[in-house]
Amino acid sequence: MEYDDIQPALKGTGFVCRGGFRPGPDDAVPGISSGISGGNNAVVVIIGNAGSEMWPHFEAATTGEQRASQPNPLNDWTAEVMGPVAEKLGARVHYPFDRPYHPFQRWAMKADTVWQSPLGPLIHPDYGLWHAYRAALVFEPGFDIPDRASQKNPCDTCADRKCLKTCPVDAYQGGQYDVPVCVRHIATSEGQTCVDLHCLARRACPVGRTEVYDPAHAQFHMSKFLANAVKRFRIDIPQAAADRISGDSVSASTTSGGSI
Ligand code: B12
Ligand code: SF4
Ligand code: SF4
Repeated sequence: MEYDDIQPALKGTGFVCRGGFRPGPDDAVPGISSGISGGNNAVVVIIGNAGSEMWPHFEAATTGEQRASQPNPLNDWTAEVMGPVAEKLGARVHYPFDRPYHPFQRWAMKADTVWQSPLGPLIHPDYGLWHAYRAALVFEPGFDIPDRASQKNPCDTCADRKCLKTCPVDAYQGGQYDVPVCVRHIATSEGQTCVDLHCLARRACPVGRTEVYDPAHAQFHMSKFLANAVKRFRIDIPQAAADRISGDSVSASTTSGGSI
């Protein structure tokens, strides 16, 4: 088993291999207690999506009705396709939507060429803010991990910081993302553009412009995020907006990383 065997096994999913790392005892990888210094040579490989390459595969595997009415269809599909991939490769699999949450962003920063952006999501020099994590494969024993190209954090040289100046309701203030302020806005017709085309603050970032999610993909994430966040954070929104999203059978306990 080698690192290069993994990407071919993801054929038909649109997912990409996002690098790997050797977990230590502080990385909270389930089943890894001793860490590399304890003689454990496990490797964790992060799987994700970059741009909208995943979207046509997910669309083909589900109906519009399923995508609209099920609480987390992307989680379900991810588990459906990644379970067999993990089995074939002889790996254990963990998901960003598992509870309790695994520290996926921390893992990604060890595996991938990414940094925390001022908005929260990790930024990649090529994909910008248009990527996410879908699974982590744990291999024991591990294998050699290819070196990563040395690249610079694009936020370090971004003088304009448009991402922090574009939100129409200033949901990003003082280094914090104010979820209720954002959600109250995107639940109204004034905030519909954020739902239809994705968060305007993210869209303002000049990095990875070719990877901006396609409209159907963007709309899927943002409408699920809206429906989930309203329930999870118990946010009061206008009755008309509540009626519009009440078709989503989402419970307060099902907000997850897979549909975002
Ligand atoms: C809970 C959660 C949320 C909650 C956040 C609640 C809160 N403030 O804690 C809510 C529902 C608000 C949320 C929103 C979004 N999220 Co979110 N979320 C998660 C989830 C499922 C768990 C986070 C967690 O607690 N992890 C456990 C801790 C221990 O992990 P950690 O890596 O050590 O912690 C890091 C993060 O917590 C991060 N962090 C701290 N504050 C914030 C705030 C935000 C907004 C983010 C994104 C990160 C972040 O800093 C820590 C160190 O790096 C993760 C998946 C996962 N398992 O990590 C996705 C995840 C972080 N979310 C993600 C995304 C994309 C979003 C959205 C942009 C969704 C969207 N609309 O597309 C939005 C942000 C909306 C916006 N306008 O920008 C992606 C980020 C991908 C990336 N490029 O980095 C993740 C990794 C899911 C995935 N499938 O890839 N999210
Ligand atoms: S706009 Fe600039 S600071 Fe903001 S995420 Fe993009 S590169 Fe980083
Ligand atoms: S989705 Fe819209 S309202 Fe929410 S943070 Fe982004 S720009 Fe602001």
